[in-house]
Amino acid sequence: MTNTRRTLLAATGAAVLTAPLAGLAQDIKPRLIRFGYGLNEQSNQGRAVKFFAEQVEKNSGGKMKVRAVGAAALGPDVQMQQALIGGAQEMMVGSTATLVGITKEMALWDTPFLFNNAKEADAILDGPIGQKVMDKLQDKGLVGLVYWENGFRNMTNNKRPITKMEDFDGIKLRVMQNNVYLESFRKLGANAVPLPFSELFSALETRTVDGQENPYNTILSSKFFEVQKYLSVTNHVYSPWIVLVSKKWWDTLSKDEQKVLLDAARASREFERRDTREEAGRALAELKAKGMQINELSPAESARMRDKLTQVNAGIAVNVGLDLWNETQGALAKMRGK
Ligand code: TK8
Repeated sequence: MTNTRRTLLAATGAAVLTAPLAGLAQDIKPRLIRFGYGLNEQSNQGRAVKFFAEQVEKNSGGKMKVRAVGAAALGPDVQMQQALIGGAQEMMVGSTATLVGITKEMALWDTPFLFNNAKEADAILDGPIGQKVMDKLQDKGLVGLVYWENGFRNMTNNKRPITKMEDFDGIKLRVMQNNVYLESFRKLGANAVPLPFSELFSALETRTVDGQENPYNTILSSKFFEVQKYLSVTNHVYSPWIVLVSKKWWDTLSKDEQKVLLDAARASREFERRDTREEAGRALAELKAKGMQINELSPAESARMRDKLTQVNAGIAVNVGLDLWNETQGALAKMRGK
């Protein structure tokens, strides 16, 4: 008998003797969900995890509890994915880009300039195509619940403003642990090196790398403005986050418990996207105020970069499967009224 149990028995006295023991044990020991994420508590990711945790506790009447652990304290994305697969950790949120080694179809979301705006991203990710890609995880020991917005990615570095493709020459650029990113930035002329996000700040600070690419929100919340001078607006890819559950653990839950998680995840998706977009809308002005030098690319240089980057598309199409690729392009064309 545990100490809490003994104290409780003593405190409640005779009344407890009439309570069914199984029910009592459940009341005392809620399902504990270790939920890991990579960014700080004070980030769009941290705020949304907190929102999710509150929903889960509320909707389960306190029978399910989320212990949120940020700043990669449970390990970077790739390590947490393995902990989920093995059943040592229940949940996480992270980039789909780091999942490609597990489920190759996730590379669809790495396609440069796939989405023109957030509306297109929401429609595809929340629709049948997004679900199909997410369902591929199940065979690999993971259950995907929803996609959150990480956002359109932009370049920062310490060498020079990126105004044209040639400016990438000789820039040592951190990319996510993902071949599409590696290949894309090598094509542009950068010296691309894969690194987990948790090592990025210090790599920038010590000048192990010159630059990185992430949405405005992350450049702000991870304080990259302290160690990066130039921000170049490239919007080269829309990158989602995905909320994941250990399949091993998921299978031990009742249907009701699974529903609590799914409902909370769907509510968190709405919360997270609204919050992220609101923050992104003012982040650029804040980064400027923090001293970053911000530049945009001319339409002609943007187009050149786009042409170069979309050379990786053929390879992505083969990797994710031509059916999935064509279905996605078809759905986008339809949405764009073509
Ligand atoms: C956080 C990462 C991050 C991603 C990256 O764990 O690695 O650059 O954008 O959000 O998933």
